[in-house]
Amino acid sequence: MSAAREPTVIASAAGAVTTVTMNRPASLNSMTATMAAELLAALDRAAADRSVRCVVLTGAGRGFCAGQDLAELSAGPQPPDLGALLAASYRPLVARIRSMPVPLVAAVNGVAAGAGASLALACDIVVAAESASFIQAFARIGLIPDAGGTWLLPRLVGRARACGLAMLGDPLGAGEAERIGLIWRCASDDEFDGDVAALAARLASMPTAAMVAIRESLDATAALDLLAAFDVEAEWQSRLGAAHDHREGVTAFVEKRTPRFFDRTLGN
Ligand code: T3D
Repeated sequence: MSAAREPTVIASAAGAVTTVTMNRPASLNSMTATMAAELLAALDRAAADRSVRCVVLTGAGRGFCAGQDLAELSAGPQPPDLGALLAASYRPLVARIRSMPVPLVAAVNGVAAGAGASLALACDIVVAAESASFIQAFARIGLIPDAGGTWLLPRLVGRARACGLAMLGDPLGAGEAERIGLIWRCASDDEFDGDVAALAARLASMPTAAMVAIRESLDATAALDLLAAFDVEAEWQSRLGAAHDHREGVTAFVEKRTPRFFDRTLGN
């Protein structure tokens, strides 16, 4: 009888927060086909569970995710079609991340390299431990940033820094990543877990549908001019303005009390 395989992804719940942990610590949580499938399934489950109001994505051990598992990539008799791998593995993952019905925090506990960095940067809010780093490792193996990296990097830090990071592939420490706007916040190693838990609990108490609308409207207006952005804003504000959470927020302000938000999607 064969021994049970260790799950490559572990999900745990604390109140309304689900933490999804990539779990291949011996290889710094590098991404195999199995881990990509288990990660997608875990995110799908969190998305479908209406008691979940915030998801935290993190890594087990000393790494967040070292990108594509290069051992698996080189194991076959023929070199794999990397474009096909990207479409089959990373595209559904990043699409899932960007369409979660709740805010998603990347808790970057250690190195985030290659596609691992792209996964973190696709999340809504990225918090990294001071000892963590981001490495655009692709060029070191003759590739371009992928898993959304070509789109995300210049939008986060501008073209000059995107080019420098991608072409040189040097590790960027979490403090510097915060300074240049690649991530939201660098937390001291001692405070990292507590800061992530407090942030996730805070996001879980916020008006969830508005959190998701913020993500979607920022993405939708990215390629528009200023006045065209008004149309996107108007559409969202009409929907959000008719929802419980907006009325509750205004009433709580007038009554000088803490609001109790419960919309997760609009129309409920
Ligand atoms: O579809 C497509 O388009 C293809 C996909 C491409 C997307 C990509 O992600 S390309 C980029 C792939 N990732 C990398 O090139 C990073 C490779 N890793 C490293 O450069 C280093 O490991 C790190 C800088 C991330 C960390 O260095 P360090 O010194 O802290 O740790 P280490 O000793 O190098 O790694 C620890 C173990 O993890 C080690 O195993 P061992 O020797 O203890 O048995 C190492 O081999 C393993 N590991 C780290 N990264 C990977 C990995 N194993 C497989 N694949 C990895 N990516």
